[in-house]
Amino acid sequence: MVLDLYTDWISQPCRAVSMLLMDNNIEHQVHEIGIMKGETKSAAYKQINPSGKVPSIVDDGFHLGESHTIMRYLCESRNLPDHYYPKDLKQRAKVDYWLDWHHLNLRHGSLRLIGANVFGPIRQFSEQKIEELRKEGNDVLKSSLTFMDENLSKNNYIAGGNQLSIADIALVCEVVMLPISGASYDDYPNVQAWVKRLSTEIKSWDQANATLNKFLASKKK
Ligand SMILES: N[C@@H](CCC(=O)N[C@@H](CS)C(=O)NCC(=O)O)C(=O)O
Repeated sequence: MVLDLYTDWISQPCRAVSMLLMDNNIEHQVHEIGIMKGETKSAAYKQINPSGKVPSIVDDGFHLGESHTIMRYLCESRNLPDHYYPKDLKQRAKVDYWLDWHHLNLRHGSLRLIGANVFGPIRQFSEQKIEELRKEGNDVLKSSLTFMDENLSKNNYIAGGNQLSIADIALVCEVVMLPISGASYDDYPNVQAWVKRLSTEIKSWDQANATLNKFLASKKK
């Protein structure tokens, strides 16, 4: 049975799951769920994923959300090449470390800035709320990108090793989203080099990022 993917192409975790699926030729059916249209909160979608978030998959009747969990599940269930999620316990722990770190650091900062600069004006947040979100977002992003940059000065891939892992995929999808809220990673040369490296190594890079790139180009006009 073909795996079903529920996704919105603009979303960071959705693009990460798509990259893993596409680069490994895992047959799947894409169901687009528009976040801005409120489709993640529809009763029909909540039957698929009760948390009302994308991405989620249905694999032969098995429902699963959370991008990191989905990627781990795909690595194991499809026996993907070891570098994505190594069998070696210590190497695997390093990948898990960066996946866990992601949510309360890089993604936390990124979401605060998206809240302040993208949703704030649309949803008419108070000036005070926007300022608080912006300050926290900028502070957390600065410390997160500094930490990543230091690590990437010693390693080509975020969890070490000689090839990319699912931690690289999760984090890079967040980093390339930063310009959407006016943030950038221009001051972090090792992060920049890593993004460039991954953009050539992830075969589905252009396809997975097409909607985001179109949106970013339209903002520049
Ligand atoms: N921790 C989750 C985060 C999922 C998430 O926050 N998805 C956002 C899009 S990036 C979403 O579905 N937002 C829609 C909503 O909250 O209604 C994951 O990694 O999959």
